[in-house]
Amino acid sequence: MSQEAVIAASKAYPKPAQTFQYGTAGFRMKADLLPSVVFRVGLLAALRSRYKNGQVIGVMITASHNPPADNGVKLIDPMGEMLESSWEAYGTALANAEDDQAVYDYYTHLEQKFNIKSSVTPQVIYGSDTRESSPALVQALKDALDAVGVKSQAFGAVTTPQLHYLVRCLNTEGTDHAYGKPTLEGYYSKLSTAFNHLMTNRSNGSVTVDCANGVGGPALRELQKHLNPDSITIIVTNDDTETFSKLNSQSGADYVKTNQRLPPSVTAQPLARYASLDGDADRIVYYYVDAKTSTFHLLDGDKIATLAASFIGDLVHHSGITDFSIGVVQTAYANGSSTAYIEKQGLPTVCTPTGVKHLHHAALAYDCGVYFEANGHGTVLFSPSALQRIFTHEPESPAQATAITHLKNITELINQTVGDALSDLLLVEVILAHKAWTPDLWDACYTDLPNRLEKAEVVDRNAFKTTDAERKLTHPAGLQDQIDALVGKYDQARSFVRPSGTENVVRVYAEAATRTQADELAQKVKALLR
Ligand code: NG1
Ligand code: ZN
Repeated sequence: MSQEAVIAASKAYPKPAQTFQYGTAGFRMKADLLPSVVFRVGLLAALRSRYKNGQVIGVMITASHNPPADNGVKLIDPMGEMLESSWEAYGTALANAEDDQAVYDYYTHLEQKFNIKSSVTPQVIYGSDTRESSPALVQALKDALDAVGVKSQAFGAVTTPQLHYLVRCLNTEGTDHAYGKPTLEGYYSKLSTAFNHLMTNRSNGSVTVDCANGVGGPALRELQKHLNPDSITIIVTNDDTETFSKLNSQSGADYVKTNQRLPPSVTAQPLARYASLDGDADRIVYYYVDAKTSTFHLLDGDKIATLAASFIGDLVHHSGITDFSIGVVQTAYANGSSTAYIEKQGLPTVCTPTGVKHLHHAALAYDCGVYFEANGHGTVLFSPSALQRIFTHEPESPAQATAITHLKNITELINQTVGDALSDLLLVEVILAHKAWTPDLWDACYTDLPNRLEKAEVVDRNAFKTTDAERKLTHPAGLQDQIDALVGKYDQARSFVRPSGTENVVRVYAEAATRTQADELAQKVKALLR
């Protein structure tokens, strides 16, 4: 790698007059501001790979549920997890370096700081969602990787969780904890094989999936080819990835969760199952309309978490495996009723700050850690010792043998690197089929407290500082007392304010015993911010 090569390549991607920050979901903003950022993220990925002794690092170009004009970029660490947070600051510094020389200087500064050896060949794989801006950003990335001699591999349009899967597979290939075949075919085959086993002699009718007109559409169509058609019919809708303006528009998990209503394109049949993915297919929510009043009912991340935790808990119980800890990790946005329900089942719950990396980390404390954000991003993690026990347990009865077989397949069905809408879709379908539950029966586990999520534009969101897993404000001084005073006026109420990590806004959440109360509380708390 020569100074000239880096500086020459960097020249093609001048930094706009803008300050960048590697946030909860990497860098995310209007796509036209991103070329220099993506180029520099490419350099960071190369360093990260060399720092990790040449292990493969992933770079995903996506802005998830954001509007079509946005895009974003984030790094994936060797085991398929999010970039270690201490490195986010290096990404931020590199993205903000004023000119090409400063980029090179900071790059070499990091090399020296971490004593990164030039003898190691860095390896990076990358992919993108289906946005119009993605190919140009991929090119910026490729130019950076080439400038510093990275051995790279392009995976084209992939879902975010697919890239996480591929990174982990590549870094574990040939070891005794190999995660799977490092190809997209390997991904579809791993999920579908487990699904088809779990659905043997079972049929679950049909589910209609709204793909937000994003990359989840083609991926789901591909996945479906691998599924036993007698077990499930997946009706794929909103899968137009050619009309760029349709991405996440009037569709998708974020639309359904935020508006708490059907996508306009969906005419729902009573008690039929519907699900919506987001733009990069790492989130999923379910919903249905009831038979009596055709009212819309949302089955969000909290409902998926409780469903998964109780199903896995039952399987463990029936398998004869003892002393097996199952915990559910949530954020402050989890509905109060869901937390109460889980605790009533005798399972521990933990609340972490927003952002998958926090949930993921907390879930590692259990043999089986189920984590979901209310918005539908989540997965289930099995610890290495839990996997060892599941795969070596000697059943003492046919019932135990069946439970063990199911558990083994569940661990294969779930994408344990990160929340994965396709894997979660299959997981929910399996559980509903095993329980013979219609969506209303699933929904009946507990009744959500009515809630409202609002956002407020403020002069400086950094003035808002939180504590207690973001459930309380320490700054601006006095604001929390005012919120508490309002909350005290409503039944079963809860409200909190926190700065968004992905948008320049402050979010207001409120829940209470009735819809009117929840709405009123949210409005009154929001009014405090003016
Ligand atoms: P912010 O903008 O920090 O609230 C949002 C979501 C998170 C998470 C991230 C990453 C809500 C309330 N917040 O974070 O749950 O998914 O985006 O995409 O849904
Ligand atoms: Zn997403």
